[in-house]
Amino acid sequence: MANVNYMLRGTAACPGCPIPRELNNILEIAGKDTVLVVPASCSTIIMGDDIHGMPSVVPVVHSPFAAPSAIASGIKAAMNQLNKKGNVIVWAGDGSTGDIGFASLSGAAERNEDIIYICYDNEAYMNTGIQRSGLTPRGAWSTTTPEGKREFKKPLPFLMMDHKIPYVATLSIAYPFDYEAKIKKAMTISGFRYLHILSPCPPGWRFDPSLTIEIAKLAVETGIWPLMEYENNKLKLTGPSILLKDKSKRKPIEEYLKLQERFKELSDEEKRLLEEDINAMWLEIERRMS
Ligand SMILES: Cc1ncc(C[n+]2csc(CCOP(=O)(O)OP(=O)(O)O)c2C)c(N)n1
Ligand code: SF4
Ligand SMILES: [Mg+2]
Repeated sequence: MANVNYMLRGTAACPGCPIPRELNNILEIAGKDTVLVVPASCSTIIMGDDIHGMPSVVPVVHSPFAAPSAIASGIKAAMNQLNKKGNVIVWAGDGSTGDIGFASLSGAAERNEDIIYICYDNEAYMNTGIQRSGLTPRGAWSTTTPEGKREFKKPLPFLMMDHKIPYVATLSIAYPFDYEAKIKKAMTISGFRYLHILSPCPPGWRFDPSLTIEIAKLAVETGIWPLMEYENNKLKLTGPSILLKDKSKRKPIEEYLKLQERFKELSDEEKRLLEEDINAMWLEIERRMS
């Protein structure tokens, strides 16, 4: 990727946090004619507070938790009215995307608003102290699931495909060529585009900050995070996930779980249920690809 720093140095992100890198790569491709809409989250702090200032070189609108898709739709309508070109990108966490902002997200997708929505999924409400979200995986520890979450991870990418929007993709910062190709593709399409990045969080997932990329890579290699692309009503796997359709080619899930203390207390039964969730997700992918 080009070596332009769209995110300036010295953000308030924790050591090992992938958010500044993920955002920088997106903004490098989107360019300076971009407005970011960021709802309440870790990114609100990273994108600027009284102490650290504003680290991004593009304008950022901080939005209420529930409203980023509605605000982005309004900004795009105003830009059209003023004949201004440029991208409007929502950058939101899993709590905002899958739970509290889902109504406005679904509405904007159904209206096929001409915006790009990117969910960085760190699988909990991290900014307020690691509370479980609808996208926390089964069995994971959080401060509100001290014995492990009992429910499955809400399948957001599939739910967005069911809105029949022009483009849906899943991404991982561990696969930069696949990552960059999907952002570039999203920029060439009009209408509502939904991108979903699995975004490992060292303090929330309880792993050493040096392991962020390793864990992002293992999520793909074990099949818990398939890289996919949905376009023109068709779903396909991308990058290493193409071969991982064959279950025997996936690494054992233990390799992913054992590096994260949030799964330390996982019982055999919870692990079995988690594996069932993963198998069901792959069956759903096959069904949608056929
Ligand atoms: C309506 C409303 N409810 C709760 C909050 C408090 N709050 C601020 S950030 C946050 C967590 C956001 O979680 P997520 O969207 O996953 O982003 P992350 O912090 O993980 O980056 C919460 C609960 C708020 N700002 N507004
Ligand atoms: S809590 Fe997690 S997501 Fe939030 S800034 Fe720290 S590493 Fe990043
Ligand atoms: Mg989160």
